[in-house]
Amino acid sequence: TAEMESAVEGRTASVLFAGFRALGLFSNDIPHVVRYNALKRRFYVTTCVGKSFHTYDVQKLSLVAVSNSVPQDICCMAADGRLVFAAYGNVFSAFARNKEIVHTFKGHKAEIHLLQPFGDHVISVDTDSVLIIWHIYSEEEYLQLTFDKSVFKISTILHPSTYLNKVLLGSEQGSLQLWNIKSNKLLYTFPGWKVGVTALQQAPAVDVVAIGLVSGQVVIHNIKFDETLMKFHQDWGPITSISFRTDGHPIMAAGSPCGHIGLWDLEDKKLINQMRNAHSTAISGLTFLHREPLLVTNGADNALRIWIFDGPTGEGRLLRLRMGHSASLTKIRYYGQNGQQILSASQDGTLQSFSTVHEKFNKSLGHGLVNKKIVKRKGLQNTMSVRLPPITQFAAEEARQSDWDGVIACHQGKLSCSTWNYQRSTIGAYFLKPKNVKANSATATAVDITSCGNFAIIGLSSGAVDVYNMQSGIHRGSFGDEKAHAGSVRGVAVDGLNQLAITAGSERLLKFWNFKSKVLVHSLSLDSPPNVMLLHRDSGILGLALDDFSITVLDIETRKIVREFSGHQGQINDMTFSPDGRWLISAAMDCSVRTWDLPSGCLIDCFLLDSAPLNVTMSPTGDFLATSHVDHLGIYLWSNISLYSVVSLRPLPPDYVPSVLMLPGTCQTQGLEALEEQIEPSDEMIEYESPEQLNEQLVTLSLLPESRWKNLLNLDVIKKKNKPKEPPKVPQSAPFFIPTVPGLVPRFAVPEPTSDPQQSKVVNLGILAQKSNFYLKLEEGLQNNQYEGALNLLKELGPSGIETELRNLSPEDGGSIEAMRSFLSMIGVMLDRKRDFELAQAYLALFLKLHLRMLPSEPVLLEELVKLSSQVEEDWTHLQSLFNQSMCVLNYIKSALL
Ligand SMILES: *[C@@H]1O[C@H](CO)[C@@H](O)[C@H](O)[C@H]1NC(C)=O
Ligand SMILES: *[C@@H]1O[C@H](CO)[C@@H](O)[C@H](O)[C@H]1NC(C)=O
Ligand SMILES: CC(=O)N[C@H]1CO[C@H](CO)[C@@H](O)[C@@H]1O
Repeated sequence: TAEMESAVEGRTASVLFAGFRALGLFSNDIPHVVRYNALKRRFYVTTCVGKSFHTYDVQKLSLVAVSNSVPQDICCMAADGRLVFAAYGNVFSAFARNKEIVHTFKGHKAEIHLLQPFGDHVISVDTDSVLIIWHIYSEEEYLQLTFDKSVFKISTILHPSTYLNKVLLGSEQGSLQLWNIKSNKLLYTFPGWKVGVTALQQAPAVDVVAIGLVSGQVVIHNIKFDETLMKFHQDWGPITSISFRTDGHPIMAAGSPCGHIGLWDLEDKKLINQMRNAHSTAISGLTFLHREPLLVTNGADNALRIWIFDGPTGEGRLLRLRMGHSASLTKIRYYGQNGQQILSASQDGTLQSFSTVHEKFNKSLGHGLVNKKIVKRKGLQNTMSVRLPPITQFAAEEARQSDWDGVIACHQGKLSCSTWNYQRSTIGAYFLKPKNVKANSATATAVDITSCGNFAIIGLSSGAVDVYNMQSGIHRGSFGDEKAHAGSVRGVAVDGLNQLAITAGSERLLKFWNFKSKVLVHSLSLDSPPNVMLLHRDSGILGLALDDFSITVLDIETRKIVREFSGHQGQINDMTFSPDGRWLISAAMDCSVRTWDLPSGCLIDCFLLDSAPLNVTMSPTGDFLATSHVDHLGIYLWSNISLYSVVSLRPLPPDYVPSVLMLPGTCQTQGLEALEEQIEPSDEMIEYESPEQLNEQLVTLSLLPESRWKNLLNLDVIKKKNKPKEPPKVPQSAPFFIPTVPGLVPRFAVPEPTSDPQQSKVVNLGILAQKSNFYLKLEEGLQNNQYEGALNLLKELGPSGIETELRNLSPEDGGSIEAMRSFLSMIGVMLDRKRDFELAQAYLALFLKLHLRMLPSEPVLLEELVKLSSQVEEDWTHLQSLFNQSMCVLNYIKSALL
């Protein structure tokens, strides 16, 4: 029993699912931070996504790092050259390499809302206006200043450039104070403009700062003389952030709470441009990159954008963006059969597709427009008013996606359903609605597409259920005399063969129809109104979540209830089947995700989340479960643990207390480059050295490049083609005074020792004899049967060198029969060892080609050749049988897959 207990205790979380990563999160309302990496000469921008932050390379806007999570949501960030600081609650931490926490600073009592790095120190300010200066490396307080919140509530902080040890503080009351934080002295108080200060920014000129106010004013002020230089006014409410261009244009940008950006010319002192709706929410942060015409902006609309200022009008043009959904998700579903895309609809009105593999496969199908033709004709500027309301339900089918639209969607409060085209990433051709129904009398509530992609079936709140052709958009009949249901339709489904249509109505009736003849086949009454209906087409199993929080499972063949599950304590939001139809996974308002095993009828897994799951969808390949949650803009992926480890599934006891799991963070996908500092050699890694030859039964190839052996036979052709047109040049790589030896491997010429008295002046005939090193080695080989040396020499030669060596072996060219015999036995040894297989073949082939005419006349060589031939034959037979075997296996697997 002790074992069992520990097993039960050990079961802290889900046995089936492990948090994997979040998709579609890019930014929230915390201003971003831009850093410059001098080493890589690149800008990096860091955005916050809740409990962790992302770092992107500005050049490609590719994700380079995701930080570890902190226990609470991050409430402000700052960075210096090395560290990123992020505050959460009354604590803040310093992160190294954009990832790991290296220092944590504790001491504030209220939530921290400002951070300012300051050399070896960092300044933090909390909402009670307590300012603490910390020494970074010792994590100790250096100085603490407390301000009276009712008189001077700190709202912004700035370190004016060249002002040693000084910071400028702005207050909600409107005044500003300049402090020397080393001597702990208030140097000056600026009276301000009687309205709260919301932003402070150093201007490119010394002593000048820009002060953003609640009133929408930006004041350019000289703090040395307390003198206002200019004043600008934006009508869009408080200034959220300010930035100056530093690439030679005197331009200032100021952000607003409604998402517009104002661009001001400081020379002409006037507004030169407006970037309206740069974000759909407030501009949280905006930064001009130093000496670049690039502006980085982020906002709570989950978007990070880079604008380039290259046009004549001085307006920013969107260069790159990363964005996900800007409002809560309304529906997510896996799209297609490969389990790599998730379609998601959101309150922001867009339909997007997220790739679980890589961000670059993401796409947005965009906003739907009410009537594109009208918009075009009238040339309406403000497209907001004609955008369709958010999608509430959709169904998608891949089968005919390249021929016509494959997605059908219901919109909030609308009767007509729109079609969408996944391939073209846009809204499709039709708005489907019944002719005789008035626009405001009913709304579409449930949709499905047949597995062949030909028909859409739409249920209305009035109880009517209609069928349309997806290709032509033509109405193809409806179920029931007048209506299919007395109440509103809560779910529609068509089986895999287009024989049965199943509809569920709020009047607690489930109806089975003949899909073609539209005749009612069967009707079944339920205990409680259905809420979600889901059909597993392959197995014909229908899951129904009812309003009494129970789940009913039916077999559509026999139309009988086969399972009933209860256990959820809140409304069931969504369900999904595992691809084999064995499990049903349900998500409910009670924050739990439960997995029911259909064959045994048991609950086998249950876990809680701190935010209620809205939609769940299982990948068609069974590898991931995707969930969406209340108040979260991301899609969260959970990996199927049974894919990579053994799970023992046991029915859970009725009194089982599930534990709470954290939502997974966004984790780095593969293939993303890391920041320079991130690469750390790990001394634990022992490099594996592959042996020269793995298996003596197989043949091993040499590691030489192909060029050294492949074209040996065609050398004469190549030579003819490559006839030099210019005299050879001295290679330029080595300094001219170091003599090099010509050859493939660069080598310095070693000066011959001239001190040797015997060799000095007298010509040594032994050296003059035209015997190459290779030749000498071959002669040696005849005696000791060692050919390593000869082979190594040959390996270092280029093709023409090899040819020369082999040509010179024959007696006519100064060689000897003995040397040729030696060469043949060298090839024999190579074949024997089964190493350098391709070299042996190539050398032999060249040898035969060169000496073919004289070989038959030499019995010694002939004998050697006969031996060699049988050896080559043998090797080749062995190799061929291996090839054949591999081909067989490959063909078998291919045919089994198809
Ligand atoms: C999916 O989530 C939405 C809210 O985000 C919810 O209204 C809906 O009931 C959920 N389930 C289904 C099957 O759409
Ligand atoms: C998890 O993977 C296993 C093994 O491939 C599969 O049988 C099972 O159906 C998967 N789970 C779900 C929920 O799809
Ligand atoms: C929906 C979404 O985030 N789409 C983005 C996916 O990534 C591409 C480029 O990598 C962007 O262009 C999309 O905006």
